[in-house]
Amino acid sequence: MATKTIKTTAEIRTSIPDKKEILNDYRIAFESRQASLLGRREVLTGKGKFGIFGDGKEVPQLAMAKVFREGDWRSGYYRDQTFMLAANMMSLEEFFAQIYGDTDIAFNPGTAGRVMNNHFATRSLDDQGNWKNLATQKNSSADISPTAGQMPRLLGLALASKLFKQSKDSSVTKGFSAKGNEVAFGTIGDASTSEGHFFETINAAGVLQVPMAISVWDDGWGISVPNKYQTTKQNISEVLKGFEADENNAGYRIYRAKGWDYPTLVKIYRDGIELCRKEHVPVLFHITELTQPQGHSTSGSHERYKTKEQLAWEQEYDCIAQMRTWMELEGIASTGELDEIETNAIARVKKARKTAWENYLNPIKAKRDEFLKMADVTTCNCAKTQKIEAIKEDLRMIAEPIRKDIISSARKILRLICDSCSNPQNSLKINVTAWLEQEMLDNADRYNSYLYSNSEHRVDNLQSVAPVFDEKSVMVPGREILRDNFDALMAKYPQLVVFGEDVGKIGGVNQTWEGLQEKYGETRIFDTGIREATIIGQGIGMAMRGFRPIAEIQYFDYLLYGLQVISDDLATLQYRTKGGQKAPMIISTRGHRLEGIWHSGSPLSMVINSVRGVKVLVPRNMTQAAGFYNTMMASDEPAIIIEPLNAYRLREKRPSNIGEFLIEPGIPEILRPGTDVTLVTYGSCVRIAEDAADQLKGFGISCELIDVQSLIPFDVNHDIVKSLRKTNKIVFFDEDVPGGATAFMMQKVLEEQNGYLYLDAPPRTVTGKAHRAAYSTDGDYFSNPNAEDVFDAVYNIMHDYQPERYPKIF
Ligand SMILES: Cc1ncc(C[n+]2csc(CCOP(=O)(O)OP(=O)(O)O)c2C)c(N)n1
Ligand SMILES: [Mg+2]
Repeated sequence: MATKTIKTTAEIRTSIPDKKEILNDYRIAFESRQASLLGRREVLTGKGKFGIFGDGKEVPQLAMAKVFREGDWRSGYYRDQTFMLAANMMSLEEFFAQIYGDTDIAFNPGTAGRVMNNHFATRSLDDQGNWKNLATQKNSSADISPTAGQMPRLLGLALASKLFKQSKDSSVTKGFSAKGNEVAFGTIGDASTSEGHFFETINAAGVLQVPMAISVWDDGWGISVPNKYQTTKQNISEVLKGFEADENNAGYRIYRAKGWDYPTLVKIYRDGIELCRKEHVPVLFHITELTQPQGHSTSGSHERYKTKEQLAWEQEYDCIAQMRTWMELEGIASTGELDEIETNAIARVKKARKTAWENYLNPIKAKRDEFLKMADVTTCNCAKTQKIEAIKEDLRMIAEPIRKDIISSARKILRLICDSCSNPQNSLKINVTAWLEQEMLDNADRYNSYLYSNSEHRVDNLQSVAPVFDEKSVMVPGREILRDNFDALMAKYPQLVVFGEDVGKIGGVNQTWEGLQEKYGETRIFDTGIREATIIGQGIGMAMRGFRPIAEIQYFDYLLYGLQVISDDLATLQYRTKGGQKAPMIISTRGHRLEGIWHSGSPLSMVINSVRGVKVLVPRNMTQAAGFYNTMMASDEPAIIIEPLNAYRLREKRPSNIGEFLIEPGIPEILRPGTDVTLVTYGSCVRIAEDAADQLKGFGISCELIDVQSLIPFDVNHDIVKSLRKTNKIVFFDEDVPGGATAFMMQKVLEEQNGYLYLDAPPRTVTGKAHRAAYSTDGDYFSNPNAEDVFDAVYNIMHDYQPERYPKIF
């Protein structure tokens, strides 16, 4: 039996719950442990592919669940199953459904089988994709696997409370908040605190003073790497001491406790969360001496790297064993009472496992039986029937089939069905084909749906509304169109908040938000520190709670700092919850051609292939950019909008319907009709292409110039191939690296749109150099494609096509 080493002091004793509550907690912890033990068995016997569990971390999570209220949010990681059970945010059946990868949201509402087990999420949206009332339910933002990836979004979840508290507008708070009294709870492992995201978030929350409560579950290990290689002084709360509030400075409150010390844990969570909720002081709970009874995950065994002494210590200090000893020593419960709780818990968990397994397996078995019955070839004597029967028999013999077994058998059988296997009453070939088609659709819904919003507010439900020009329309610098458009959007959408580096006081580095902080106040438009990852995370968390953030990234090249957050969190959000959560934020940035490697603003391919799930819009001028902002604000989807840097000063005609005109993404615009060569580009390159097209005209070459306007989505109506059918020659042009976004466009047009059918000459790409742009105008000229390069590329295609008419120049 475990020995208890700390006595319950008089101070702690005052916050001990009553006996019923303690025993209920013990039941939950014990059930959770049994679930971990059985869960591992399910994986080792092949019912689940991978398993990671919360064993050894149960007791502090009971304390956290006690103070977690309706309207609160969690942003945590894979050890939190006891919390989810204790807070009634997940059932034991759902815990097992995750291990099996059940795709039915009725049984597996968090992830619909798309994500490994113990990745938790509640559903914020109804089945139409509309918000549920988030102020009256307990909320968990959807977990991701990258360590510390939960931190940037946590900041936004907490900041939302602060802004709700300050908001007087019920259209902003209704259904999302009760006066901003919600706490955002974060959890993280000790080793994951080594990540930059952790420190960036800690610092930002300290600056912002938001109701964020982080628990570090410290078991001393990150898989096989112990604390001494992870954390200075091997102690994260010691390291964070400088963040603590003192009499002169706001900061953090830090609480410490051993993870097996139930009464102290209950007390510190009560005290800490009360302070955090009331005063909006960020708090950190450093919970030490936690264990991993079964090691890190099902992928390895900790006996390989832990000493015998360490393993023995872990057994002794197992938090559940310690809690039991404490209850016995304190006379809270008798051995008999505790034994009974444990016996019942074991039975309860076994039952939940069985129910979840049947929920998962029975529909698959029924599908298998349905197929076997349909694929009846007994009336045919053709040479193939034996082979068909053999495949069917193999399928029939699988005790626990998966969908792959059925569909793969069906596809193989379809190849073997002869015409006489079918009879006039029962055309087997037709039936199996129809059945397979339906199955492929159903499985696409299970595994390939909801990368983007499916709600009525999705972008492709919106239609363009043209900018209106009248006799009063004057030419103004492009940045004024954006500024006036943002003004109109701020007035129209009270949920719209904008933040980033230099966006508040000075109105952005290009003055596109000029004067708007004075007009709308610092709670709606504000400066942030230089911290791109948490600027994005801040946007995600706020958007999850009903705000409509525009997060500013000062230059496109610096998006890289936030790209992990966009790619892993924002872009996968709808998908990984099968439409259960959304974060309709806009990432506003600017790029294309300033100076040098880190201000050239062109590495589009680095973005487009990592953010599928987010729209990527590349307007050529500020009227188009404003139209995209208007469209995205009218939708419920996230987007990156890249303003063309060199267009702020250039004059454009100011539309009279500022804030109202919409531009549908995915619709290329033919800027100049032409007959000889199709020239495809976007953003700032459009102006260079126009210059090149003028030069080519002088040589009798007619370019059809197309601005694709958005890379994701890309040419949804296949307009570019229509141009190619006419010209039979095509050049893709941008300033990304060779094989970058031009290759992406080429694949779309030649493969997806079957453009190869219409080519009379090899397709060409004109791109920047692989080294990215050198400094100065000359550096730019020799690094980036210019009008002469485009001229030469197009001219040489014409030369290859008609050498006499277009003699070689260069
Ligand atoms: C960015 C990233 N790097 C590596 C991993 C692989 N990985 C998963 S869990 C883990 C250890 C985390 O340890 P800790 O934060 O202490 O949590 P614990 O599992 O001990 O509770 C690692 C390295 C990952 N998921 N993400
Ligand atoms: Mg750890």
